[in-house]
Amino acid sequence: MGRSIRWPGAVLISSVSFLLTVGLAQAVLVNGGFENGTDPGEAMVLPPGSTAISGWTVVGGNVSYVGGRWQHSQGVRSVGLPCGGGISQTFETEPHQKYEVRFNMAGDPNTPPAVKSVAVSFGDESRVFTFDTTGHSLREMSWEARSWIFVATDETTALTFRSRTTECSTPAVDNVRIMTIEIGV
Ligand SMILES: [Ca+2]
Repeated sequence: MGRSIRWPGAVLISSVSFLLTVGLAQAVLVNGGFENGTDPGEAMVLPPGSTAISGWTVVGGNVSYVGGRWQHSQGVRSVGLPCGGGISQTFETEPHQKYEVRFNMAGDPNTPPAVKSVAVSFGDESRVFTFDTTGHSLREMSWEARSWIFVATDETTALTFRSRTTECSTPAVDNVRIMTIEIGV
């Protein structure tokens, strides 16, 4: 591979995005919008080990599988991750291949603090993303796009979204996608 630079900050991503060529999106991730699974109604608490959301396993702590309770960025379901709760999915990857993880982030506007954070792990790599719910509501969540480029190190990789165990502010995640990336040079 021509480059193995780990971009040191999210702010740099936008400035280099013109260099990126999105290759064929591999159908490695399933149910990235959380639409398939046990009907959560308004919202359903799922404990660690739960596979009620098709393709995903709950890890670390309880998560909230949200239906009618709040507005989604895609479809009619998304997840809230309070108090160390997370969701994880393992899929096939090609070692040394770059993968761009894209998702939409918001947070429960009724649960302090207003600024939510979620850690996204791709194999052994991890990045933390934040979202400020100030001024937003359950009916106007104002979802925002987030993304990061990770490099696979193995033939299978676990993608995990998890909140801090010390914080129960409930970041929200929806519309997860993965693209293979080639850097145009
Ligand atoms: Ca969704």
